[in-house]
Amino acid sequence: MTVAVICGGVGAAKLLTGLQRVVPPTELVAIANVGDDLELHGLHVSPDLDTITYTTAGAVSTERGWGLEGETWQAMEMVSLYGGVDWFSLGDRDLGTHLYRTHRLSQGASLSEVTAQIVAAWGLGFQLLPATDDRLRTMVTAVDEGEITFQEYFVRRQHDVAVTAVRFDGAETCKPAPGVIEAVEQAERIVVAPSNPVVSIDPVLAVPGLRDAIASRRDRVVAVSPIIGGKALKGPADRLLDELGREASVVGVGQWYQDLVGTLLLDTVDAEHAPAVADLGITPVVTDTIMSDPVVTDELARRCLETSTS
Ligand code: FO1
Repeated sequence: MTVAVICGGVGAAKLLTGLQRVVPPTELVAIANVGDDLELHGLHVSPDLDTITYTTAGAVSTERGWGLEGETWQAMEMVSLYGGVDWFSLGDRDLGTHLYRTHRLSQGASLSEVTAQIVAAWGLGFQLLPATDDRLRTMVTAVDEGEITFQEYFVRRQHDVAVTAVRFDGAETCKPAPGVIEAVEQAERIVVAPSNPVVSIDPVLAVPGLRDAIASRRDRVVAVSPIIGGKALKGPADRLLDELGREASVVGVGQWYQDLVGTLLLDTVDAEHAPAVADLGITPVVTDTIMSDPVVTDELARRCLETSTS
């Protein structure tokens, strides 16, 4: 079965570890957020692409959920010594990825071409596509600071500041990367990963043509709720929904995705909300969604494939 997965970072990467075990890799396409990308020390850093790559390759730091296991930080120590930008930590081995990506981009390669090379080098069999090869940046309006970049909000401010608006700079003019629209049009299942709807999935949907392509196949679209018992497992999804005037619950997630998603997988702790999700015209499926081990992860991946209103 051909599967397209709309991805942010850590939650999507975990679900992909299961999907790549239950779907032939050649039939799996991950379409990833690049709104978190940043230029730092002259390097192009693509956190969600790298989190997906390192996680599905079994090389991610299990403690952090990003970067590489067994990483060292000597280059960052030098940057700190010189008084450079050190609030965003790039590990010594991880730096190699950014050096390679930046060099290839400077030679004229597209982000999707470089990503394909990186993924192949890690021996991964599925396709990882940036949502766009063009510049797209998630911008967050912090209540006390005005508009800042996503990583300034997420890492420098530790997402500990109220947000009044989110904007995707470049969204009007960017184009979907090659293969992205085709992957959505051809997929038998489209899975919206349990990533932050506001700052991880929405930037992907902001790429012109992508939201419509997904919405037109709504019956085949399955989302996994990133909100469990009213809380995000990781990150600020619950607070962002609340700050933007939405309900921080599986029902709020259903409302956010109402035009896009035919089925919503919700955790067993949220079973009581299934009727409210159904009232939105979305089929609720109650299952274990906390991917604490490979057995649960693979079962969740299977549920994503089984579930369809078509
Ligand atoms: N997250 C942090 O909380 N602090 C960091 O210093 C940090 C560095 C970093 C470097 C490379 C990378 O691929 C990811 C990194 N992340 C860091 C995670 C990143 O900010 C988030 O995973 C995403 O952008 C949100 O999906």
